[in-house]
Amino acid sequence: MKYYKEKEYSKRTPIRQSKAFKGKLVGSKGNIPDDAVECLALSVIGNNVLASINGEFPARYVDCSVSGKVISPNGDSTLVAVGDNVKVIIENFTDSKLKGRILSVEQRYSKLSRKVAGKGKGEHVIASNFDNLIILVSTYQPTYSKRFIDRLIIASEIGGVKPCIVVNKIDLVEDMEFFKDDLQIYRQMDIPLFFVSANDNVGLETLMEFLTDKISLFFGPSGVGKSTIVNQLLGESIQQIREISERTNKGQHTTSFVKMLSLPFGGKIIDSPGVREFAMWDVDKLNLAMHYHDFDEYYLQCKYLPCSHIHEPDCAVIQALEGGLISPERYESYMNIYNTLES
Ligand SMILES: Nc1nc2c(ncn2[C@@H]2O[C@H](COP(=O)(O)OP(=O)(O)OP(=O)(O)O)[C@@H](O)[C@H]2O)c(=O)[nH]1
Ligand SMILES: [Mg+2]
Ligand SMILES: [Zn+2]
Repeated sequence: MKYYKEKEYSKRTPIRQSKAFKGKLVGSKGNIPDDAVECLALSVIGNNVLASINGEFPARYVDCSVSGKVISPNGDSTLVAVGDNVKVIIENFTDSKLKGRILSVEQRYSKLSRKVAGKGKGEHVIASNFDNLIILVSTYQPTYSKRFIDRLIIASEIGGVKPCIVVNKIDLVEDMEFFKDDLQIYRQMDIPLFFVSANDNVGLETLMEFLTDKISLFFGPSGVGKSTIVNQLLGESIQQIREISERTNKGQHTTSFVKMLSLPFGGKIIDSPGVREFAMWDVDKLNLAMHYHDFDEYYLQCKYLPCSHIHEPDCAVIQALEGGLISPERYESYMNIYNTLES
């Protein structure tokens, strides 16, 4: 189905391009012309957004610029993130290639956000409007850190997405018992846990079932195998977006930007660049405990409120820990993260 007539667009005068991306050019109100097209942002590289037109099959892609004024209800947050629903005015097109400009961004229903690097408290949205956060780690090369996993579980709660842990490279391990025991705590928290080997094609079918008809973001440290798994799941399907967006990235294996791809068995998958650390957005020393639901029953009974649950006398959380009602591992996780927070 076409959303516009060719003639209307050839008459349109080109709109002046501006290099600015953020700040004063963002408004919360404004008129959107009727001929704007609803699209989904598939990759964002600087001011360039590759989007697909909603409701079209086979998909048609639009190379969009972000310039001029953009209407967004998302405040100071990332202006356009992968997964955003955007309204685009098509400015120039041939059958195979559309070019457009983003006029507005819709409110996000879910997201994964991190704190922007540096001292500010700003929000960097890695991707939006997805269902599952796949926290991808590996047994070795690199080994995983549970504190990293814990941070992402908290971030998934803040962003309104479902966390799931995938441990890759099990082919490098002879005895899986250690890993199963070590990660048992997450099973107790009802977080789906998968052990896979992308190299040996083990466990991917079960993972596939889990991902079917959902939108899932693969996120984790560099080198854990995110792209390898994403590619295996995509199978023989045409990876047009990869071709378009990786033109400038030949010969490099490491992923350099976030991109959304369609799964051949239904659903979508978002590949993302590896991260070294993850600074949580919207979490501080005062509200961290609220994300530890095993503390829920206790933390309002502490004698001193607010209570850090670390050194105060008559702390109900510490009493619950001593009474065996809170797992020492969860408490240690809390303390570790608490000590890394600045305020
Ligand atoms: N042994 C083993 N190696 C794997 C497996 N999966 C991926 N690898 C290897 O791990 C390396 C990194 O894989 P990538 O898929 O590029 O990792 P990534 O997580 O996408 O990395 P970034 O894009 O840098 O974040 C490659 O050399 C892969 O061949 C696996 O199941 N077992
Ligand atoms: Mg990658
Ligand atoms: Zn306390």
